Amino acid sequence: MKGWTGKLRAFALLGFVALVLSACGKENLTALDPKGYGADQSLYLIILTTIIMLFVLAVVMIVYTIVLIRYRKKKGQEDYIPKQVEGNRTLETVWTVIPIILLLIIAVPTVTATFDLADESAASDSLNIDVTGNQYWWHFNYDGQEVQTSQDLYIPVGERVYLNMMSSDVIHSFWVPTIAGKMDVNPENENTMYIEAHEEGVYWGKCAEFCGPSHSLMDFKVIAVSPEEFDQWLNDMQNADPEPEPENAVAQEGQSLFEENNCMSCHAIGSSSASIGPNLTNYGNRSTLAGVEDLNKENLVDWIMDPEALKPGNKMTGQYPEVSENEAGKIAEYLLQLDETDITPESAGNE
Ligand SMILES: [Cu+2]
Repeated sequence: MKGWTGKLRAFALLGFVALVLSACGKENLTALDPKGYGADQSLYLIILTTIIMLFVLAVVMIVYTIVLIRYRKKKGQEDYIPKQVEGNRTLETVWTVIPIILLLIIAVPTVTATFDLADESAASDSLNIDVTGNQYWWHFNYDGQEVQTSQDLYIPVGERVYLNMMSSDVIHSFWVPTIAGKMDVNPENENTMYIEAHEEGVYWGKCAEFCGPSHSLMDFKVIAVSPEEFDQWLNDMQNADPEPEPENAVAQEGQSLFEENNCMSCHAIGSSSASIGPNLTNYGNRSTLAGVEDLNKENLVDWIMDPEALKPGNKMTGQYPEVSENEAGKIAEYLLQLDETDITPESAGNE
């Protein structure tokens, strides 16, 4: 009886953990509710392989149970060893052929999808974006468009967008589960993939390769907007002023502090070349700070004063003299009014 209580407890605990974990995650950060071409393919393969594995499990468990009951040694039974079938050709053939058929059922669509998702034949006529993974943020350079962004990747809905990906430091992995599969981002060679969203919306992305102490904070977003809004966004970004006029006196002081503290040597505004840190063009329109916190003045001041507290191991820590809370507030004021376009994550819908 005691053993049973222990087993029941363990079972209840496992059930509880499963229940709690099933509630984890964010909307638009799931492979199980696909909103893009690559994610559709992944879910189809997940369902197919799960059905086949459940079928195998069911058959094995049924045979196991029948054998357990039927060949159980009965009381007083002497001759309890069942008839031996070693070398039975029919049985050997059956249990070799059935797994081959099952593997073929999995392999054919898997290989087809693999080639399909690697098809780059339309890349030269499409939108290409160079993606750079960095500890712990993402940089996006729109090929031939003179537009660069960080952390928020805007794409037109319903179009294949081709990504050419490299890392500036260690290996990262680009993963936006709701619209596409994963792709490693290496320092030595370029990997490519395409993404295509079916619906407008904001899709959360993650780095899926352990890359340092803040790996789990290396979040970004893909923002899919209508083709018209995308053209508008691109146009607004192309016309972004590299030296934007601050809106008020505090922002003006913030801009001076931004320059005095040498922030510009790492952070570009507009399409200038600095890319040691994230490009800050249109910064005020982002919805998150450093990929993980709500973007507001309070959080931004904390970040400027002590970036290490939020993202351990980031490259901003120690790169500039200490700033007071008052100074950080002014810099924050300046950054938050960098607003180049009406196309924002909120306008894309389900943020
Ligand atoms: Cu990473």
